[in-house]
Amino acid sequence: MTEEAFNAFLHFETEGRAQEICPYGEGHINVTYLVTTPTRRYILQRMNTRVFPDSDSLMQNICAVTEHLRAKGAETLHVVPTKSAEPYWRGEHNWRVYDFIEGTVTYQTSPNMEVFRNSGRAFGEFQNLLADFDASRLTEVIPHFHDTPRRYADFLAALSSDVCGRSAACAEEIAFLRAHEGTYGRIAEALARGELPLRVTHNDTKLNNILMDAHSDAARAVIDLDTVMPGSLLYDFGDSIRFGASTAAEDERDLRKVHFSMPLFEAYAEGYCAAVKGSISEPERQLLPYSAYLMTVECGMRFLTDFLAGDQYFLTKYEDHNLVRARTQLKLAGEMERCYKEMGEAVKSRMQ
Ligand code: ADP
Ligand code: GN1
Ligand code: MG
Repeated sequence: MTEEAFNAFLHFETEGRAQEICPYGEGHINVTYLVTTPTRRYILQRMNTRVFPDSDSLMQNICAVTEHLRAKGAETLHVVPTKSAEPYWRGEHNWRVYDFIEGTVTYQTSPNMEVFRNSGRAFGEFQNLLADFDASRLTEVIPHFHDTPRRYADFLAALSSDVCGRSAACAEEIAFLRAHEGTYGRIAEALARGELPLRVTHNDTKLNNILMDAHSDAARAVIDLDTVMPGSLLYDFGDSIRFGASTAAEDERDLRKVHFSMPLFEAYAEGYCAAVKGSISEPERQLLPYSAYLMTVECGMRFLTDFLAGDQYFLTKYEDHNLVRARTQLKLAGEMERCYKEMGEAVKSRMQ
């Protein structure tokens, strides 16, 4: 694998040759490496063409969005072209290179309120920066990405096939998803009725998709732009809360450590609301607490679907990794459901 990575890297217009290539980060989709040359560092990624089959459109989206952000003075990903001026290299796999953004860190859990508050402000500002981006320039690289009722149908299909015979191992989680099936449609239905605006959204706003300054903890750059597509801002708010307002990692096995944290929710809401209070609509504001629940239960459903399907989608490190992940999400979703009122009040007071 590393040999393939060394070979792929040779095809890019980089400063110097790779001295060292190491696996890097905690992403679940692409295989990411940190490359060191004599003078600088790069991120090299083996692109996941199973998840994103259309690499041309994917990279066109990313180039268009990063140009838009850069023109507005925001720090963003820089796509390093290949030696033939293409945005990615097509070999046995497809590969791309970004400048490594130095002096930054990513977190797998919120280390303190400040980091999460800053990420909330940054994702809110990201939303504002894309408010005038022409959505018709974007290809919907994964259609229906956050269509939760459809995700539920996919889950039911995987359950009925049960190709790995794993359903007995997750009876409690299956029961949770079935018991909640009446709760999955509110955002999809409100979008369909035109009650919520379609915006250009990130769609994958977990805390490790934002680079924080290693010294000041200020947000530096929103990364992982693969899923920038038309969507609802509720997807972005909810997904951030799902990941960052938990007291434990997404794959914590000991569920006693996993709780939804109201203080972390408030910290994120403070940053986020400060950025979007001039642009968010009333129906969107009202659904913010529900979006946290919905994105969390949806993610749990997706992990469980993949567990049932034999780990075809998310990268996993051990046998029941997807089940462990699903369990944390469903535990969090259950706790969030009981906090709507408190969450609603926290959001409302910060929108004034
Ligand atoms: P995936 O789609 O698999 O989640 P990401 O694009 O999010 O892949 O990259 C995985 C991780 O690599 C990120 O969470 C971050 O820690 C790191 N990373 C990605 N791009 C950069 C970059 N340009 N500079 C510094 N770190 C990066
Ligand atoms: C994936 O790519 P990454 O690891 O940042 C996934 C998200 C999930 C997330 C769960 C394209 O995000 O939708 O919410 O894992 N990305 C894609 O951690 O499916
Ligand atoms: Mg990522």
